[in-house]
Amino acid sequence: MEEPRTPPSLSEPTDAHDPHPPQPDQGAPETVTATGKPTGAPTTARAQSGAYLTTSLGVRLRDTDHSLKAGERGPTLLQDHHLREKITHFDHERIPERVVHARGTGAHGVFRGYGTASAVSVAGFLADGVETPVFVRFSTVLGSRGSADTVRDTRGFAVKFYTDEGTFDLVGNNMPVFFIQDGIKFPDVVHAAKPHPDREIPQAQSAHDTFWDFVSLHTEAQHHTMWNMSDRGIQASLRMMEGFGVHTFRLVDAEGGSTLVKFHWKPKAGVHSLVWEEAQLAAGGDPDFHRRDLADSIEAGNFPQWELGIQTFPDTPEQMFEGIDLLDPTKLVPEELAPVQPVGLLTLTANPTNFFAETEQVAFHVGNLVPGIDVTNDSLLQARLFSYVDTQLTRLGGPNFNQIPVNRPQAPVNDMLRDGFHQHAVPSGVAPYKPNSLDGGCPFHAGAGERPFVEVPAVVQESAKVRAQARSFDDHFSQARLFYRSMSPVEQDHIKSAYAFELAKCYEQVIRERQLQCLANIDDDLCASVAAALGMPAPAATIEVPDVDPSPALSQVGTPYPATGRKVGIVVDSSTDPDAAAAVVAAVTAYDLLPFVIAPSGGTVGELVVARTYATARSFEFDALVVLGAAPGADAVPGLDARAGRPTQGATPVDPRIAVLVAEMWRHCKALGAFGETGRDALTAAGVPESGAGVVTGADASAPADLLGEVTELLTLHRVWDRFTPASA
Ligand code: HDE
Repeated sequence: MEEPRTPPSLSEPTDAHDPHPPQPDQGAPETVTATGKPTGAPTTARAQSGAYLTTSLGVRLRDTDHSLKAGERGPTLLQDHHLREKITHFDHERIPERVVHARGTGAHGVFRGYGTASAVSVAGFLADGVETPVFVRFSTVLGSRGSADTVRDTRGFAVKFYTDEGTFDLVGNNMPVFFIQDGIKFPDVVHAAKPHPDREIPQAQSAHDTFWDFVSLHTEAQHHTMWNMSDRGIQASLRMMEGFGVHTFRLVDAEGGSTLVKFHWKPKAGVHSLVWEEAQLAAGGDPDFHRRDLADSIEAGNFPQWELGIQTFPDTPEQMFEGIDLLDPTKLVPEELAPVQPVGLLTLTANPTNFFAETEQVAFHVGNLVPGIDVTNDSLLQARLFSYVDTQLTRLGGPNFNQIPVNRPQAPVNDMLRDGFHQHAVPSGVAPYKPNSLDGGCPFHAGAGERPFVEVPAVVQESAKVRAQARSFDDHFSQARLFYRSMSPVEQDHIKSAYAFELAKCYEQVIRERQLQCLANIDDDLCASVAAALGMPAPAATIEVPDVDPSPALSQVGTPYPATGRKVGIVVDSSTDPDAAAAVVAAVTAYDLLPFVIAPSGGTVGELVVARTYATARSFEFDALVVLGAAPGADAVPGLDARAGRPTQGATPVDPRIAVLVAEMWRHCKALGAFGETGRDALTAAGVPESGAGVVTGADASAPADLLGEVTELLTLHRVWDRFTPASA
């Protein structure tokens, strides 16, 4: 028997102690000075210190609960410096959110080079075995800072490598192509995709008129739009997401020779998505779904990993590869034509200690390059080279944002940049100019032996100044077709439904008609299906688009990945044998899966802690579900109330919330397991056939290893896609 606990006191604690240290899963930027020198101080050195409340200047305060007044019932005195400081600082706590990618989440980690890129790049961090600290920020694009994680959108995948040759930022997305070919169109696409300016709706959605108005007129956006309408727009987890540098970059070797490359991040956990209904449920049920998943898995020591890979192309004057213009960011190069070669491994190892200080203040910039990596003339990339510093000036309040702890380089800085708001460095010397004699000519230019950054001396063809682009950029449809035709039937079905959903949400018929016209140029069947869903005639193609060889590497379906870390809900009821429940939890853990006990009410089942109650569990949280018992909880009163609905009637009634849970798992093609009569009753109550694909039944929960083995096998393929016959098959 547990000792009865003393109820917690309602009075404030009085024992003074220092602030709690960060949790074991939390990390923080290295403590280097504003000019990149290691300080040797622990990373907690920047936390608040001392046990007593002070002003921002360290003066101890005896009361922060009452303002200074002329008498107990009198007016507040202007003299109250503590009140003024507290309120003034509070008034200025917010900074502008990012114009795009406002909603994000970050983590610390480490990158280890394989050395496989050393033949093509002198970048030190790519050398064999070199470990470089990194900070990664994932984001959605359209929504505000507080918007939901699982909306249909492109995801940002930005990585800051703190190399000892300076900071390299790889600021990419989870899709390899972009909406526009020239950066000058970025304000247009963003204005079109953001909420309507009059009512500021819809939040974090592309399913509205202005977005489809733009992309159907600006047809170079069609390829990226197709990616957004595919399962890539609703990724299951940030840990299960590919990343792409999008543009073609240059790598530079020891002889100064250059190679064109495209960067890829390949997740070790596989590339997986939600289904649309699940994404919508999660957006309401847990708007922090991706953020929580990333932080939880790092906390659990299940560190997410990605391999960095490169596709390489000869740096010829044409900058074309197999007929694909490498400067056109609306085009990808199929992996079948240029395989992705792994060059290093990224492992995320720590959550931030403070969201604002790290994830919010991190400032990426595509122009943060190190020796061995350079840019190309991709005009989307060229505009980005201007934009990222510019935007930080407003967002982070001045030109010294690289001195914020998370942005500090971990390499010596001697930049001759001076002054400005929030200057943290205390430069010595008197001559921040070159040439000088007063500081002995310092800082010196780095000679060839000192590994300076050297721009590739790429030849610029003699030409007139023009506002124009190459003819090869005019093909807007062939790669949208390539992507669609590379999808499996089930993925094609999802794409059809996504277009139908989004266009049905538009009000203007003419916009729907125009987008259907674009689809007709991409694929007849896709167009016909979306048109039928909208109740509109399917137009005929107006442009002859060359046929394409599909690229199977673009499909997410069919490749098995380790099931490690996948979440299994285990449903028990008040009559479940706790030993059987414990055996199931042990088997789940033995397969490297994460168990979540779902019980009618909180507390414990034997020794097991209840993770979710019938009232709090929802299907999107679990990759698989195993039912041991599902009799109605005590709060499932008959009478259709909002908590409980009506328990199913019959010999063994099933709690209606569990019936919904099972039905959703079935609809979303997730693995289901059921033990004994009681487990099977839950399947029946949800209308799930016992012999259905991906449904495993077992007689005895005390011996669950075989059933869990089958569930694990199913999880390696993510979903049981063959449960339903796709219409596109
Ligand atoms: Fe960005 N982008 N972008 N972008 N972008 C920003 O920079 C911009 C583009 C990407 O987690 C902003 O610091 C222009 C492509 C990511 O902090 C801003 C153009 C790709 C992030 C900006 C592009 C990206 C941003 C907003 C067209 C994929 C989040 C706040 C020329 C390769 C970084 C900020 C983070 C953020 C401008 C196009 C990825 C306004 C002008 C293409 C992942 O500067």
